[in-house]
Amino acid sequence: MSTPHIRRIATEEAFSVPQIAQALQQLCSSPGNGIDMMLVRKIYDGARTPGYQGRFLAPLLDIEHERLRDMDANGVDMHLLSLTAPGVQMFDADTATELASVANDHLAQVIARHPTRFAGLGSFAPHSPKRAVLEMQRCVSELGLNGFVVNSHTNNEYLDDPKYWPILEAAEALDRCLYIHPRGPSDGLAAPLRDYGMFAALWAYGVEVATHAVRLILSGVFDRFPKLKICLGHMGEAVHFWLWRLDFMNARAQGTEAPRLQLTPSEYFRRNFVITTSGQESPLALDFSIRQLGIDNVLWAIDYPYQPSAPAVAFMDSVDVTDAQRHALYHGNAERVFHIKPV
Ligand code: 1WB
Ligand code: MN
Repeated sequence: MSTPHIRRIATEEAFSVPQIAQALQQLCSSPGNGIDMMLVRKIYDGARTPGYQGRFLAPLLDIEHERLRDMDANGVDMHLLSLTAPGVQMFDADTATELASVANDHLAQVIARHPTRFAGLGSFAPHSPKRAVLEMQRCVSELGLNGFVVNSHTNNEYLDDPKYWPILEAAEALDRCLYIHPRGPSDGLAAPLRDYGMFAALWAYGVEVATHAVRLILSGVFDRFPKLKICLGHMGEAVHFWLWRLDFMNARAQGTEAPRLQLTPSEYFRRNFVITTSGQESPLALDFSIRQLGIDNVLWAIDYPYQPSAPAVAFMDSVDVTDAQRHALYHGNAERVFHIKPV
């Protein structure tokens, strides 16, 4: 007896557009040597890293051909697309603002052609918060996008900085989740994260985004924006492993370094965050996540094209959860959090 198909919505699936790939290619011919530049050179500058260019660049730029075949071959119904790291955040504010809207238009057109196969997260240029808010509004009211993506820090600044509050306020007001995806760590964090291949997905990415999330929690922005929803990939970047200690140490630091908060760090994490399983296919980590956060707060993702689809599907097909839990992980939570129409 064959089991009925469960809708599979993958929630951290990367794409790019030719204009941004070109701009990154140009950027990485300049001499900078930051962590993002190391990675951008590998992906976008084939001349410097022979053989590397096609590996990710082609599948990032292709949305409607090989990607759809890969989805079909693996029984993946939908990709929730997001502009790949570092998004527009390495460009100057004017260029970034322009390129974000190019990416969003492209995304909306792809979704219009394949409304059952693709949904998408809108991009914006954080370094120009006023224009970012206008673009966020356009993403929802004109383009019908499903949420937003930001690639962690911008010019070494994090979203708890009051200058970025209009962005958090807009995400809350528009009722759209903000996915904090990694990029190379900010300058102050970066030095010990450059060696041994640690510089990106192996370790540095998680340090960067976990730090961002803890800054948001401890700064008190969720008292100001109580309905703001943040999504973290890579099994929550391990932040929820730390909840007990965050609560304990935050209580101890009250009245000294730590701002007074209405809730405990763990209460904010459970109220204001969801996590996805992108590129982290450990049954034990998933089981812990469900128990620690509740089944409603965990979503499935592949991290295409950086991770292969088949093992991500095999992982979620085989983990020891109830039918109802598998439905929640595979599509129910994504439909709720990202406003995707149930079928
Ligand atoms: C990798 C993963 C590289 C991601 C990336 O470059 C991004 C990698 C922008 O696996 O090497 C990602 O999005 O997880
Ligand atoms: Mn990713």
